[in-house]
Amino acid sequence: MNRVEIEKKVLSENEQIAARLRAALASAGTLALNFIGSPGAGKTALLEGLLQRLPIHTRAAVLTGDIQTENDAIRLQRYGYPVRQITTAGACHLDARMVEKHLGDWLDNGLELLLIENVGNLVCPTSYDLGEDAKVVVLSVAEGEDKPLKYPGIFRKAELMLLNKVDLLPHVPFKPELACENARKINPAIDIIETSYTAGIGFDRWLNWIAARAELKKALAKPMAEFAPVS
Ligand SMILES: Nc1nc2c(ncn2[C@@H]2O[C@H](COP(=O)(O)OP(=O)(O)OP(=O)(O)O)[C@@H](O)[C@H]2O)c(=O)[nH]1
Ligand SMILES: [Mg+2]
Repeated sequence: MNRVEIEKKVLSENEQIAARLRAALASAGTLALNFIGSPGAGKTALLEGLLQRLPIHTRAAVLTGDIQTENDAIRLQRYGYPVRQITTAGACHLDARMVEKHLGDWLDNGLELLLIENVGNLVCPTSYDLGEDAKVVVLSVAEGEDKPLKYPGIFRKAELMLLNKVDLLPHVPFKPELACENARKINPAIDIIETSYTAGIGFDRWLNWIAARAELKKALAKPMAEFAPVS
């Protein structure tokens, strides 16, 4: 088997596990979000900020992926929600098998929101479906406005872009409107929220986005149950 054939086989196996995961998430009523961005864009920081602001009694949990170290899990565990680290030992992305393995019994226990932080990388994680409801791309203002054009794959697939570290805008030559224009050139439907973990900006809008997404998932699941044949 040549390299291309091996890659195709791996991806098709991943698709099968992702489909199984998606079905399990749907029957558990769990909204799953897959966060993708360059190393250091602020994925963990934003998840920390989100966990601090989730409405009380939200049943949330986090899977966080890294090539090495448990550092992100240690940061995220401080907020009282279950957190598991996935160390990929070299792989530049999470795959559906890793997610399925680390979910354990979370879905049997009424999990409402599963937050998945992917390995820091704008390219590899894009090809691997994790059964999630939506991909969220995190771009920080330190990275350059052209990134949506240079790495279109993730911007095409993401439903939401978090433009992070906007507190740094006075100090960096970055035009947020140009970054947004570039992202919309690749994906006209992408939602964009400007965020800053350090300044606490954008969390209300992001929480509303998540709540709307969760409602939509429930609404889409309902008709299937309502219109099921009566025996
Ligand atoms: N000024 C500023 N710094 C931030 C913000 N968000 C994150 N940072 C800092 O950026 C650095 C990287 O943040 P992380 O949350 O570790 O980034 P990450 O995307 O999770 O990185 P990897 O997991 O390694 O891919 C840390 O020093 C954060 O404190 C922000 O909104 N503003
Ligand atoms: Mg991180």
